[in-house]
Order: sequence, then C-alpha cells, then structure tokens
Amino acid sequence: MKTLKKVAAVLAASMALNAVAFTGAFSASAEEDVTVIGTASLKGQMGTYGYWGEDNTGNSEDLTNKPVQITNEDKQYTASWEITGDGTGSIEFLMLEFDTNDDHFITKDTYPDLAITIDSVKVDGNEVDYKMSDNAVDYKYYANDTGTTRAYLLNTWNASGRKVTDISAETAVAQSVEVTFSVANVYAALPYGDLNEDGIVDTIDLLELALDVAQKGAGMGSSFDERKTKLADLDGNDTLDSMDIYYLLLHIAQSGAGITVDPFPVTVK
Ligand SMILES: [Ca+2]
Ligand SMILES: [Ca+2]
Repeated sequence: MKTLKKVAAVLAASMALNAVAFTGAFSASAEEDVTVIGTASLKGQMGTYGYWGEDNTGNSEDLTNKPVQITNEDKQYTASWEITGDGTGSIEFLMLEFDTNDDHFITKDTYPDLAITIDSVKVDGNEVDYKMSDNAVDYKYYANDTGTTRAYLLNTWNASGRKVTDISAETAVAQSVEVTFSVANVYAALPYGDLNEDGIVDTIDLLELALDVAQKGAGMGSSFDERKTKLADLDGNDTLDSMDIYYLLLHIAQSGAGITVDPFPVTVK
C-alpha cells in the first residue's frame, strides 16, 4: 500500500504539471541497419598544401583529398590525401574531422559513447612514429552552427583549446599521408523518459510509468517490453519503481521551469 500511496501522490503532482512539456528528447531510435552517418577527412596545412573541407576556398589544387564514409558499425577506416608538385618539409596542422550532412552532428552529444582511435599514420607509404595522446580528440567541436568531432594529429594552433603534437611538425611529405583509424559506439542517445517515443517527455510518459509501477505493486506483471523498460529505468538499476517515477517527475518539472536537466540515466549517489 505504501507504494500505491506514493504513486497516488506523484500522479496528483503530475496532473498539476499537465501543461508542462519538454521537447528536448532526442527522437532518433537506435539503428540496427548499417547506415552512413557522414564522412571523415584529413584537414590541415602542410607547407603550401591545404585542405579544409569540400569546396573550401582555402583548398590547394595540387592536393587530392580522399575522405571516407563513416557508418554506424564498429570499424576501421583509412583516410588519405595525395599531393603533387614539390612536396613539403613540414606539417603545420593536421586533423581528422568527422562531418555529417544533416542535423545529426557526429559528436558525443549525438552519440554519447562515440570512440575514435587513430591506429597508424603513413607518410609516402611508410609508417611514421605515432602515438595518440589522451587529449587528441575533441568530441564536441562546434563552429558556424555545425558540430563535428576532431581528432588532432598535430595542433600547435591551439584549436579546441589544446595542443597536440602526436606527429612531428618536421615531417616531410612528398606524395601522401594516410591515417588509419577506428570508430566505435556509433549509436544515438536513447530517448530516456520518452516512453511512448513521440519526441516529447511529458506527463503522458509519467502516467504510463506510474501505471506500470502501480500494476506491479498490485502483484500484476509489467506491460512494458524491453526497450520501454530501458527508456523508463531512469536510474539505470534494471528495475522500475517509484524512484524512476520521481526522477521523471523531477525531469518534467525542471525542464518546465527552464532548468537544465542532467541526462539519463541519472547517477545515483
Ligand atoms: Ca512521450
Ligand atoms: Ca530504476
């Protein structure tokens, strides 16, 4: 009976908040099929050679960039560029940048567990001394209303507020640079709290959760499938109970009040 009383109290509170809606939920669902999420390209400046992305006016003509298409699989790729002309005795700035063509920017805001590892670097076909440093990747780089992930190999320009010198600035390049890297955990953030997955976390979701918890409290089983249970398990303890109702209610109240809410599942101290 105690649980039911709690549920009743929460329900009463939820009715008072009925006008409150939250539209910040990420509506994309986890993909099972292989889809292309964007591209990864080498960008930077080495001597007179420069490449800054497709159709950029700063691109030099004696350079051919070979970006790779990135999918949502865990996979290894190689991006490269080839140069013609005299070559260069130095590299000023070099990164691997992950771009998308749509609003699902390749960042940790879209893919919370995204992991990029640069495995090896070849110059003119020969592997060079390379060790990826801990701060080499900026998983949330935003500029001009666009978000990307940048894996820096050489960044002495303080981009992203960090310096990276994982390859030597004195690296001479006559023909090509190839970077082999691995991408893992490309799955979208689950729309936690949005139980009916309509893109909004509101009291309808709260009601569904409260009813399910009440049903279980009354000795009946849960009516939620595995995904719904996961979306509702806001403290991540694999059980749906009044704590999850509390967190969902708090979330709705906070977003209604314009307070930034912590992402789910919450960390229970
Ligand atoms: Ca909803
Ligand atoms: Ca729970």
